[in-house]
Amino acid sequence: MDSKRHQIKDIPRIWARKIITIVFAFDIDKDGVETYEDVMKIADRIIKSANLKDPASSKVVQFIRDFYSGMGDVLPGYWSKPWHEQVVDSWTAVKSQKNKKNLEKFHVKMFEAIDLDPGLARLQFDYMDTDHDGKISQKKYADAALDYNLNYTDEDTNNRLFGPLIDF
Ligand SMILES: [Ca+2]
Repeated sequence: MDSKRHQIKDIPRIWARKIITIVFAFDIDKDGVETYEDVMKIADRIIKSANLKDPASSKVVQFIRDFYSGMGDVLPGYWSKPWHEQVVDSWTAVKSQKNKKNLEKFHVKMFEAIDLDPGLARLQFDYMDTDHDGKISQKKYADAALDYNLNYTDEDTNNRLFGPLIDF
């Protein structure tokens, strides 16, 4: 990706819709910025909903902190920018191996914690179950997650990892 300043209108629409959907899903307090406080609230919710105690609860907190600092390493200042700049920043890292590794680590862990709408989970399951064996391996999940985050050319994608795509 070149270093020129991008705008949302320069980004493939399907990819922008996917990333905007993520940013809004993670902006827990709905102030238009996905921050450390938001991601730590997600950690709290995971811990409470699973009724986790130490050491499991500490592992969740560490997992979220690792993701937070990993994103900060890939995109310095990311967590203090408004949502539209976070989307544009994410676009600048779409082909970065460091970004890919951070996202892969996140999604592999998130596999255990994500709270998809059960009514939509079957569609995403079928999308991810590429060999139709009725099972989702960690690798299939990670492949679908990486496709979600990094594929910006498939306009007709059925990948709905975080639910229906926000339209704008
Ligand atoms: Ca927020």
